[in-house]
Amino acid sequence: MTDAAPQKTTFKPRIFSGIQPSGGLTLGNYLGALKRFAEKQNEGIETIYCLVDLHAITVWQDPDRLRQQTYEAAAAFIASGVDPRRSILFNQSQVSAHAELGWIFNCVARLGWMNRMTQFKDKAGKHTEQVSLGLYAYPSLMAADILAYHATMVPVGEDQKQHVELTRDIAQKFNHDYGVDFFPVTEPLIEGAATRVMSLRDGTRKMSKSDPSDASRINLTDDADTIATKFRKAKTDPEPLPDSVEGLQDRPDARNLVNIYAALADLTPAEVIAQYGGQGFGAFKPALADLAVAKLEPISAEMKRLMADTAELDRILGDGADRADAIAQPILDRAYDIVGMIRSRARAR
Ligand code: AQP
Repeated sequence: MTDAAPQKTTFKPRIFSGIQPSGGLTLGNYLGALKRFAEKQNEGIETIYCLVDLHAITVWQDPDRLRQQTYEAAAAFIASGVDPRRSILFNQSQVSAHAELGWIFNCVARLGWMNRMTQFKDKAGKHTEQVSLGLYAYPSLMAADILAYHATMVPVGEDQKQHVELTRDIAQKFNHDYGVDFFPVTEPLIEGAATRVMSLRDGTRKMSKSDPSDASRINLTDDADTIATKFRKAKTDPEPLPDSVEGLQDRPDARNLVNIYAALADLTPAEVIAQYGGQGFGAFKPALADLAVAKLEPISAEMKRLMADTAELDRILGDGADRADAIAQPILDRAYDIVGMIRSRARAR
């Protein structure tokens, strides 16, 4: 979008990603994000993970439920293997640099860029006059989340690719307009067999925590019976599974279930087809349900244990916010300085 000069600064590799505590987390959030967040801790790169509560309020949230959902999301991160000693884990609103840098980026991002964001169009639907201004500005706050840490990599599901591309455009335009090489041009990391887990009721729509149909998703807090029932009732077609992955091309519901199996079992879709090709859903769905229960039950049990001690979750989020703030505040101070704001207080520190 901009004709920025190539980057000369070498930025320290750093991973940032976030999840909205806008409801109970789903299998889509787990496979597309949480599971990979935990794996990324083993790659020798600093990892920063955020519960993006400021993003959550872009649509209405009952305050008590939002608090509860934020604790629950924190528990889901830890139960999925994010270790708050190895990663920084915190909620966004405790680090003011996100909102402050978000404002600067509102003044960098162009309306034309925002108008192209498909997630806004999906979420606003026909009611573009009625939704919040925050929902529209969501991607520039997301750019601030990432760039307040000079993060170089963002593991996300496929649905967030466009927002990470916008983050790159904002970084490049800021650097170009102010003649600096201050913000990195961040890479999205979209990896694995489940970069886009689809609804169990409609294989052409994303599995989403805010879908009105609970049967469309597996929640991380669902018990074994509920998981089995939801997979048993998942929409499929009458054909058996094909003998090759290519045979799944025009079968979105079947492809979704194969991809979910592959991601849960750490296999490729081809390896799943090698095992189940030619078999009907009567055999495949129970096998998938058993696998999902085996993987998710320990997570939901650990979430329950963690949720019983919200004081400990508060301690973890507070400590994470202090560590996040120590990285973000100097970057924000420098950004203000570049833009031309007087920083007398920062200089006195
Ligand atoms: N269905 C999915 N498949 C793969 N990855 C997914 N993610 C979300 N849904 C899927 C990934 O989870 C991370 C956090 O997403 P989010 O909760 O912040 O926002 P979202 O993408 O808008 O997710 P939802 O569930 O659809 O939330 P609501 O319903 O509240 O809008 C991201 O990395 C995302 O890619």
